[in-house]
Amino acid sequence: MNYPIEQIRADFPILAEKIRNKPLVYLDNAATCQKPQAVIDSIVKCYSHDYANIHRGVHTLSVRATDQFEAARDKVKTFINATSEKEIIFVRGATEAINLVAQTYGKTNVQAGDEIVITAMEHHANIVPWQMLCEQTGAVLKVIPMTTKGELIEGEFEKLLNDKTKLVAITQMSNALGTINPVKAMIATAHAKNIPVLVDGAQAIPHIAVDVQDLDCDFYVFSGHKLYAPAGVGVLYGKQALLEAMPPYQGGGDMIRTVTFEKTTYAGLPHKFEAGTPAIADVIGLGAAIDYLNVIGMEAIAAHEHELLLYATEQAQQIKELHIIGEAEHKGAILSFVLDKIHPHDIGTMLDSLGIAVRAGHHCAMPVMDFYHVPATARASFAMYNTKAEVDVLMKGIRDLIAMFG
Ligand code: 7TS
Repeated sequence: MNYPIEQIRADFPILAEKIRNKPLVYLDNAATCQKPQAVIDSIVKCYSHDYANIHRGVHTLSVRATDQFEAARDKVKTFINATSEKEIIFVRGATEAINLVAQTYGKTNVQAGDEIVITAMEHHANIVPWQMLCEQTGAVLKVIPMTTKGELIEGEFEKLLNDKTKLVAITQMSNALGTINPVKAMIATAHAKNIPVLVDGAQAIPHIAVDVQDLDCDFYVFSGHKLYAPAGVGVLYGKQALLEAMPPYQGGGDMIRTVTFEKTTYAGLPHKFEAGTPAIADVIGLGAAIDYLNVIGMEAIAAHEHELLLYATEQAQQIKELHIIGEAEHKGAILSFVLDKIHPHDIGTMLDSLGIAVRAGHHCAMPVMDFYHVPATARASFAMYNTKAEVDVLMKGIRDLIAMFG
């Protein structure tokens, strides 16, 4: 079957926007991606017909909202192939999921002198929570180095693992470089030494079919807003036995079984980690996004985006003033680059005047910028609805920019 690109584009109303009188070319998908009508409709329907607080009421609206909220959990479970819905914890996003693991699993299992291993290409969300844990416990952060192509150096990972290593936390796909890391093999290496692994799937989840049982990861985190769902909701997947053994993260309503002033007992999974009223409509919206993606299929989306990346890379390589940052063999649909003599922020501003949205900055990966000795990069990141024609518009924009500044 041909990839239904025209139909897909028609499903995303914002793609019809004009920006500065030009058709929008939205290439900032790694930051957040746009929402299909089905997701927008699910939120409107929730607030128009099915909204009340969940897990608490016997009245009809509360039951409807609860059923749809829990149905979304089931959809997430199937989407990432978790064993049980008890392993799916709704949080605000990847950032909160990592902080949760650091402050619960980390606080209980990490002591002074222990080590936590991350990679050189992590987003700040998978660096800072571990640094905070290290400050609190006296543990030490170890970093797997990478090559100038943006690939982890083979063999260096295993060398970092020892009796003191309590957790490995690695990104499946780098937001600054596009690199896709061999997480399955890395997990096997860590498990051979009985070390659990957290995978930051924030970038990978919209591009790759994820199977947490096949990966055998202990924790997997992602944000809804990068998966065509609303912002403010994300997922922590954890193996049930690990989650059972972890203390709660926040205290409050919904996460308790009984409360007296003397003692509180906690609810079972997954509610133990879901204190307070969650983002009800947004979780339901995440379920709608998953339904939408399932119709098109993650394999078809991955193939389409791979083709776009190859095309964009080929075009970019023909521009001699352009230098691609991140040239791993195995890459997701991200093209990070710098131009001779033009600051990335100027690239971003000038492209915006042509209706093209790219990100310019450090992408919350300052150590990656330091590694390449650049203050920032411009980053075009592609999604299921982007086209080769949009890549052409981007490349023409870049050539015009070089001509103007040159
Ligand atoms: N991990 C990775 C690999 C990311 O790319 C991001 C966000 C996060 C974690 C944090 O996700 P959040 O939803 O909790 O904020 N990345 C980006 C980006 O590249 N540009 O804006 C946000």
